[in-house]
Amino acid sequence: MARVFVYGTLKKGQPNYPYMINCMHGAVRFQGRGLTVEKYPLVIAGKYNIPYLLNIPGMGHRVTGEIYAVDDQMLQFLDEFENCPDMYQRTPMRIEVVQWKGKSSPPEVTPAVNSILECYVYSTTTYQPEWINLPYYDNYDSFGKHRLPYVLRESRD
Ligand code: PCA
Repeated sequence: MARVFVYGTLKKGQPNYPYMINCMHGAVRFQGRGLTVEKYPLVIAGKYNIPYLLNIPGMGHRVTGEIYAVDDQMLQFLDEFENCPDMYQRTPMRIEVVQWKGKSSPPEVTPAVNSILECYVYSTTTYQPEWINLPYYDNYDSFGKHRLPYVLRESRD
């Protein structure tokens, strides 16, 4: 199993969450909530209002998200879904545990709150330079007051 940290449309309550919990794509287990150890610019860009974590450590904010354990099949699905490596690259990053669920795991393998885990994150180095000038967020919400709701794939022209 691999660990993935999602910060965008794949989080609970966000537009692509149904893809995350569709068991056709492989095995997924929610493990907890986390926060990037480093700061990164999280922007909403392009005409479809897509969230991107720009891979520029030290700029922007520490970003919140959710930690999932996924099997190889799900990891492959997510790579295709996120157009990796063209649009995003799946990059290992240090994530601080904010809250842990993992009820099924014994206490000795349960990471303590504030401990640091390495997780894959769909971040990008292949962004357009002007995106650096967009507002930076610390907690993505498609339905937030920025009024830049994510445009679902099936609604794009
Ligand atoms: N999906 C991935 C990357 C950005 C997005 O919308 C995620 O939620 O982490």
